[in-house]
Amino acid sequence: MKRIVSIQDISCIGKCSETVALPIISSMGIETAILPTSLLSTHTAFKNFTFKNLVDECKKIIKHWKQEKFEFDLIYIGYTGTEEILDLVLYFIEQFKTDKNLLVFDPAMADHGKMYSGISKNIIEKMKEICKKADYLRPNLTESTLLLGQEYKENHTISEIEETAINLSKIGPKNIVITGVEKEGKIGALGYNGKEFYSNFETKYNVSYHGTGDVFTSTLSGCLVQGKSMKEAIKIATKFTTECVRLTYEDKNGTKYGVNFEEALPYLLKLML
Ligand code: PXL
Repeated sequence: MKRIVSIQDISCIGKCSETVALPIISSMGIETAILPTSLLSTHTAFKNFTFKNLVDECKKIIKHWKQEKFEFDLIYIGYTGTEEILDLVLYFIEQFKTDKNLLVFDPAMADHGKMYSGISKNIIEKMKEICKKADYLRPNLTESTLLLGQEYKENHTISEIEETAINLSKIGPKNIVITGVEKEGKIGALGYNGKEFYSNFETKYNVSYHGTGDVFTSTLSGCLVQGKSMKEAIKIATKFTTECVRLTYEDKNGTKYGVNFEEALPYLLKLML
């Protein structure tokens, strides 16, 4: 069985980060280890959320994992939040990244032109150090412009996004997958492997939910570690994320602080066949 380690926060309520990565990746038949870098009462879109940095505990966990000689087929890095946590992630990469395993990095820090609450732009330079080591960099459009030091703009053409992907690859990651890309009224993702572009677009619902990036990257990581191509992985991740958004959108009594991925899991398993 393949093993992924997911390195991000635990937001106890909010349906993002570890609480999304763990069930999605596990349901794909992949062992999912977690390294929770911080503990929050909710994700940061809620007011008055609590935040506990777990870096010291993570250092002990890393030491123990090295003693036990654990290895990972894929290292998935999501929300970090602080420079100290990014340093921890860089240390983790030094200890566990090899030529054989994959590193997927979601530089989670912003969306729709705005930084997430509590995150400083100071973390961008450290994020670029991780980008250099990534096999897959998976930003949204806002994060792409932040990494490139450009102004965010709401509307874009596909050729502009392709140029963005080329520029991001110059930072160093081998492959780029940009999410939140729109084409002819649909929404999806665009990938670039240094040579070719792949994209897939699905129905756009006029809503925005937290955690869709985490659902997407968890699915993408699961597909890649199971040997699927970038093209197939993008297709499955966009289709599954769209289904989660649809279920959330259509359920008037459902939660709106995260997506209904739980009831979409049987659909994901069909997509994986
Ligand atoms: O989904 C990204 C994410 C992860 N973790 C925390 C967040 C967010 C987005 O706001 O606040 C704590």
